[in-house]
Amino acid sequence: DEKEMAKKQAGEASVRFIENGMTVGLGSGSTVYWMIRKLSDYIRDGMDVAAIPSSRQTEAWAREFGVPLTDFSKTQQLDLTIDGADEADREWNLTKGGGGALVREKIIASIAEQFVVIVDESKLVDQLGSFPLPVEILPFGWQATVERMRALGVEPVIRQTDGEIFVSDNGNYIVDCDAGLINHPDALHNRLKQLVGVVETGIFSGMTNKLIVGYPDSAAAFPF
Ligand code: DER
Repeated sequence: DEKEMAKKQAGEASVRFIENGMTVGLGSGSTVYWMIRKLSDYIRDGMDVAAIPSSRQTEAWAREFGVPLTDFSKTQQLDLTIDGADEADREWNLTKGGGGALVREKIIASIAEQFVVIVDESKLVDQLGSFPLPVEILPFGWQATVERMRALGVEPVIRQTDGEIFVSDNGNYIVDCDAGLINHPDALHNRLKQLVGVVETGIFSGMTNKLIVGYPDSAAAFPF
């Protein structure tokens, strides 16, 4: 379908920013899937890269498609991280975490020289907040943490899969928060992050260096 074609276009276009010898961070999600598949073509043609995955799912794709893996014992900085997003506003602030990997995604984005975000055009919004904001919280006392978040004016809903509470790769829970339209993403992130029990928020504010927007039969990279 057109959305998947657009994700494929964005994912494949992002590989042009990966150069021989780079250490790259691999994000998570279905747009990243297409990037990994395209990257594996370059590797088969001799490109030398090493990657740190941001989730067990991404690690499985990397192994499936032959992308060499490395880890933080070998490197603590990355040339480039490529990842998707659930929303991107006009300043390229992002809502992430739809796939539940936001903590590791933010870690690999934060240690990268360049953070490249790949989205289909449906992710572009004037202001963040249409997509419920994912926030990773500790399981211990999570009900009290939810109350503390409510006091800030957001409405958290514990994420469940098949009626069971979802558990992240880090062994934590995720709440999806209705925060209304988020006019100042950085301010909301800071307020939430200070609460005891909150591990990390899905607000990626001021981190994006390049945005690649996919359309069904093309992709555009900004800044040019
Ligand atoms: O969970 C995440 O942050 C993912 O990157 C997500 O936001 C993008 O998922 P998609 O590429 O499957 O739309």
